[in-house]
Amino acid sequence: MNGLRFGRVAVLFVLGCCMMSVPGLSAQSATAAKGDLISLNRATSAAALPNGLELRDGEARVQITALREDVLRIRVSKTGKMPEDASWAVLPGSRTSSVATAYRAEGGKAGFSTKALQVWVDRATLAVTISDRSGGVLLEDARPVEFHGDHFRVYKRMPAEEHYFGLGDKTGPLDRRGGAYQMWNTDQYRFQESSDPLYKAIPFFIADNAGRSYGLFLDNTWRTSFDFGKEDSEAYSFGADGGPIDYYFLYGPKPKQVVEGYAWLTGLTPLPPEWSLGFQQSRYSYMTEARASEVADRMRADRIPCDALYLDIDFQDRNAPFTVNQQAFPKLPEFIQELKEKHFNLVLITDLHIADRANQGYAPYDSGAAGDHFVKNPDGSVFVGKVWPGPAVFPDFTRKESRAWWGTLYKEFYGDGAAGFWNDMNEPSVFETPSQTMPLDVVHRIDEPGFVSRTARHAEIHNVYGMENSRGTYEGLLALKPNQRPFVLTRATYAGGQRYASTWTGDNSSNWNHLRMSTPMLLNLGLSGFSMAGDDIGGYAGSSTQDLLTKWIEVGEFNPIYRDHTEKFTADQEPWVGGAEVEAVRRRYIEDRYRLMPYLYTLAEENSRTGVPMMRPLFLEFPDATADKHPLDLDAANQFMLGPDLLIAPAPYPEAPDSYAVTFPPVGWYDYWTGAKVAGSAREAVAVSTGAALGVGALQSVKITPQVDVLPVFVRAGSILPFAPVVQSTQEKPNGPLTLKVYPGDGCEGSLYQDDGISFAYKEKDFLRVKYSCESTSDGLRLHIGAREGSFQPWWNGVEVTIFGWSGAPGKITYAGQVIADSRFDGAAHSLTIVLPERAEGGVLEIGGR
Ligand code: MIG
Repeated sequence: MNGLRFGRVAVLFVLGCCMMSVPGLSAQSATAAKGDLISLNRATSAAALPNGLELRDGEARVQITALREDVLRIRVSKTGKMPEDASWAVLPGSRTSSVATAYRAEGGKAGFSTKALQVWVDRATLAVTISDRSGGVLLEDARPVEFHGDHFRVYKRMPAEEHYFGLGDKTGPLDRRGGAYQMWNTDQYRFQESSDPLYKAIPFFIADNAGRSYGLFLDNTWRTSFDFGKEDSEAYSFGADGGPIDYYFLYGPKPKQVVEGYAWLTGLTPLPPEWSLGFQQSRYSYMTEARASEVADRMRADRIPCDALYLDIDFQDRNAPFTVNQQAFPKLPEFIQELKEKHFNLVLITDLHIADRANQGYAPYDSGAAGDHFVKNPDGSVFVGKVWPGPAVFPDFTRKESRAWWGTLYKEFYGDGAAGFWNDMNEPSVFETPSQTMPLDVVHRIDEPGFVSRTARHAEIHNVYGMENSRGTYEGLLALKPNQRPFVLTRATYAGGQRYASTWTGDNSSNWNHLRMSTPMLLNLGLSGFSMAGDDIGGYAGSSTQDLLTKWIEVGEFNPIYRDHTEKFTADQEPWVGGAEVEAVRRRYIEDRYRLMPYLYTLAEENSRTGVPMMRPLFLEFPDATADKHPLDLDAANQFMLGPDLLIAPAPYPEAPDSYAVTFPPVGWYDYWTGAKVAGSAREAVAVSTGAALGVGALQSVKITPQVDVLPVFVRAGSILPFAPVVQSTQEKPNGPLTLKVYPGDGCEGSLYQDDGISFAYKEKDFLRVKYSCESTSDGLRLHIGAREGSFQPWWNGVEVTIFGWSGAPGKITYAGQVIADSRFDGAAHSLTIVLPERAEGGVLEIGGR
């Protein structure tokens, strides 16, 4: 690796000197022998396009076009022949959208502008600069684009104050600056903090420089790599082993706008079934129906709320997907029904590797072979690789027809009532090969609307294979039950895979460091399009200690997917393991998850509309929190937001007994558990890069001494959060009022979204949405409860309002003009509670006389 890198730099030096002085040489080098270095470093022509511009360097072509005022696409072709304009990630409507641009040529420069951006290309060097309309540079080439055979590399200047986020769930710090990463979907069992590559390839990142953000998405499915200053401290770079230079620039300036722009480009997560936000219990494997029943029954007996149970590979007959081990699970359909009656959803693993069992009555093989649905060797024979079932064959998921066939395999399980499916091993993982996957020359077929039909080597398809597997599952389930929201959990995926599946971070380990790592992993996944994500609660490899499991269940309460899972041969890891005392703590957090469900589900709905993830780094909500506008997260290790209002502050080193400081974004905060106002002490802000003191700003912090049974959580002043009574499963109707907790402060607001949780009836207006706001009055508080939108009938008929930060008994209280006689003032908690009748038209609650 290193040898290659030095070699390349040396060649660049030599060519660089000569290309400067000999016009047109770059054109010659474009036709040079494969393997020679070519660098594009002058424009031999420039021309306006209706939506951008095109430049040539001899034969080579550079196209910069505007899809929106704030979204640009840059394509570069060494030969002048643009690669096929098709994408697995980018939505066709977005890829083909365009805005008119104003072309300009001035001095030695050619460029264009949109309403938000200016693009200039220096004709003497071909360096591209993108700035905002006031000339603030956002992105600038640091060196000419380089080609080396089929490889390419693009270099951008890396300003000292710029920080990078995204690239999916790669490990390491939240900020990618200083790191280098490969995108090559890999079954990375027991990955560690520096393991790379991992299971997913999401070649998208967000750059944030002093509060101005942009996103960059490299739409290339080959093995790609990103280097944020490891090779060169003043440049970051990205490149690939093959495929096109085709990348998108998404302007903010706020990071939330970048996230929304990326969702516009690559798609939204469909609204998930509500049960998938409940607590989920899994292990590799619940070996028999009796054991799985026992776990389900114990959940109910111990009053541990739980929505889903998983069956891992051992439920199958000799590990063959879509079969059942009849000894272990003699009556799976009946068992699924029994679980349903107990309000559990069963999720079944269905790996993609079809057992290579011709003429043995194994329908998935026989029907797949009959339809010619498997990927092939270069000689035309079907590729066979060894995985869990032994020799196996692999569906050709880049064919629409093969995906449709794959989807039909779910007919029986889905018909029997299995609620969701788990697509594991889809990197794809192949045993007993040096690469752990298929050989690079295995032949896939692309037979797909929007693409030219052709074959493609595995090297090109590898990174999208898992995503197309999950797509086949998602679309298959939808075809089988058009009015039920599919639930698919995938391990491998590519950019845009959020359209089809939820995900988890793969085979983590049962230790404190992995609990700590899970937060930046999930935050970066969320910034990369995947909001519906979790990690194996309690850790996968190894056995968890009781304290570790407890703390993991606490943190997991605030993650989108909340699934306890562990490996074969490890200790039991269900919430009761370790005895009544630890179980009580874990139950408290799982119960609270269910109380919080209206807020969580409202966030899931927001994500499905906007792309803003449920779990958020602090800078997404508070981009201007620090004096020099560096992302606040850099001083607040492992703190995260759930939605706009909850701040979760686990200890950065959870195993250490040392006290730690929680850093607050500069608004007021309340303690989530007690409702008490947080009285922080002023915090000296420090610049991350230089360590320079920025003075005592509005930042506040509190010192916390870690305790096993407490997870510090805070609520933003100025928020209104909806809560429900505890249920044992989201399929139970909550019994009691809706609770609104009001935390007065600036810009006080909140909202609630509800629907039936499972069907698509919400698309026909069968949902409920309410908006809330509050303001202080001269002697009290006014709460606006908006009129209900949508036709969905709520499960509550009363609303219990609790206002925090309240002192003294209230005076007159009215709701929609009616006097409310009863209220409950709690002096110790500084809270006032009032029960209101439910009114579809909403109303104003006036509380006076404080
Ligand atoms: O080679 O299905 O990451 O969650 O329990 C191991 C068995 C295969 C890997 C998954 C893990 C799952 C396990 N699988």
